[in-house]
Amino acid sequence: MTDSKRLRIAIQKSGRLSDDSIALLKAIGIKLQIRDRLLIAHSTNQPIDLLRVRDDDIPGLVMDGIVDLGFIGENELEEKMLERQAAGKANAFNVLRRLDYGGCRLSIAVPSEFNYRSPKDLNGLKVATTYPYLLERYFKQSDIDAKAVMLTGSVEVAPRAGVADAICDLVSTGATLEANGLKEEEVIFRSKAVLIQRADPLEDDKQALVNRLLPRIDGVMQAKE
Ligand code: PRT
Ligand code: ZN
Repeated sequence: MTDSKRLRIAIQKSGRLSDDSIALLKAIGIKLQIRDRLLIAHSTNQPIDLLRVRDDDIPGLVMDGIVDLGFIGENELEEKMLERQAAGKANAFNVLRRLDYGGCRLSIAVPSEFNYRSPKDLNGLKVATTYPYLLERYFKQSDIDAKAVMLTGSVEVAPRAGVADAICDLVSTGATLEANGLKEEEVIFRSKAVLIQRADPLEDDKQALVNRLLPRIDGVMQAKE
């Protein structure tokens, strides 16, 4: 079981941020015994417990104060912050460090045959995305009258399936867009993994532990530069 005196850190259970987040924790001297199926992993040399969950759950766990820290992509963090803000839920957190992994961009892409010149060409169109709040914010800021269509997966096939005219999805190499006959036109958000802390103050012992860990994270990142 978890013990409230131990620092609770949420990390993605399995996905693109998992290995790098665990590697960083190990590099700063935290010994971990991770059993694949288990939700909780205890450190064997520090008063730290890891909560291994879907990345979608991490912003809420931190903003609700259920965990003390979380490793999360800024894309997911900002989307959930906007969603919770709209719903009137707690949405405060502190970013402790921007990390050197998980880099990607949230971009609008259109079918390759689309004669795209400017964001105005999106007026009146449907854009499929998993990030409706970030996309709607972009539409608003850019004065575009388009519709965000929420899809939790297979966003890149939406235009071919006739579900949307364009998409707004995460891109890293661009290979997925190309394989689906799409071309990237507008970058609306640039993201990396971040380490965040809950907004309400931590107990003194926990904060002291966090304060000891942060310089080690800086050291590991500097060593990689
Ligand atoms: O199961 P769970 O909900 O935890 O995982 P998930 O499937 O929601 O997330 P996951 O593991 O795919 O991604 C976690 C985080 O990694 C994202 O929120 C981003 O912060 C970061 N990240 C970095 C990426 C990518 N790069 C990325 N390329 N997340 C997703 N992609 C996908 C993208 O959606 C598209 O399908 O990769 C494809 C595009 O890649 P390229 O290289 O073909 O352009
Ligand atoms: Zn997810």
